[in-house]
Amino acid sequence: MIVALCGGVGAARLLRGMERAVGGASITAVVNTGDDTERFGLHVSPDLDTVMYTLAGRVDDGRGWGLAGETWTVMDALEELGGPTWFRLGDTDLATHFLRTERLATGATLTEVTAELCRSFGVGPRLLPVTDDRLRTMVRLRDGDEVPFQDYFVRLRHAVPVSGVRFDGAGAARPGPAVLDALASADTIVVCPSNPVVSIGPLLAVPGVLDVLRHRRESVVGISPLVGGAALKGPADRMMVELGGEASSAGIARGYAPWMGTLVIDETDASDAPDVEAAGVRCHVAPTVMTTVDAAARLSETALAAVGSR
Ligand code: FO1
Repeated sequence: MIVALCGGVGAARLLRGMERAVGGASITAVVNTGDDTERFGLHVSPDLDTVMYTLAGRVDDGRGWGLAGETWTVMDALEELGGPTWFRLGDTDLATHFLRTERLATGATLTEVTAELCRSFGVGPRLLPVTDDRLRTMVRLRDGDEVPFQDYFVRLRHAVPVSGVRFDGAGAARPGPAVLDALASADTIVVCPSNPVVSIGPLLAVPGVLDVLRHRRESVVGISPLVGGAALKGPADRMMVELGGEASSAGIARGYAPWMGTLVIDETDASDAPDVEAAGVRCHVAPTVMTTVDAAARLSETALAAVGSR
């Protein structure tokens, strides 16, 4: 069993390749829920939905989120009413939010609802929310305001410097019922190329997760989300610098070193390899840009081979 630590788009793209490489039945994805938000009374789980839609072959590839072939009739009507439309919910995407919200309201857990939705979408891998409890990433802006993650990422287009990030609810959050067992019994744990601050960070903040990872360090392999010191998508590189870190694979290695034994970095960053190794992390240089599903499959194979499980 391979257990993947996942955020949104980068993780979804890797998992699509990993599924081609090893088959969906061998994959469990532990997915970030810190991006979750309430919109119009609806519970929206962006990272869970991005991974689910991608593995279902239904994601809008251009956006990386939401459903392909989407229509926006409801959003257009909301616009006419002068309602807030900065966080866009497509007509068919709404069905997912209606169902999830209804099931949660009638007592189902997020883990149960995710399994039901994955069955309906024909998703092979098992998707596990990192917690069924409330977990909300809050971003402190340099101007002093603190905003929920989606306000930072979408409404402000992450075009504002940050001075801090916290994971509201983390202290009281319990790992999802199958999460710790999956991590403890995994043959290999893959840290997907997701934002270390706001995608991987929330996972580590859920009590119990970091301890298990520390014990599994030799079976943990990460894929750097940075290529040439830059994120391919989103604000990972800027956030790392703004929060006092270094936007480099060596910076990633130093951050993850206590619980990750191997890091795969892109050929562009081959000169970083000595610094990664100096951080106590085995470094493996390979192409990490997933332009096609085949490239993602090859990257998955590379990561699994790098940690000696293939
Ligand atoms: N991202 C945007 O840039 N603009 C949006 O309007 C938007 C809406 C949205 C609705 C549902 C959903 O599941 C994701 C959505 N996203 C949108 C993406 C989302 O902000 C990101 O996927 C993550 O939270 C970061 O990984």
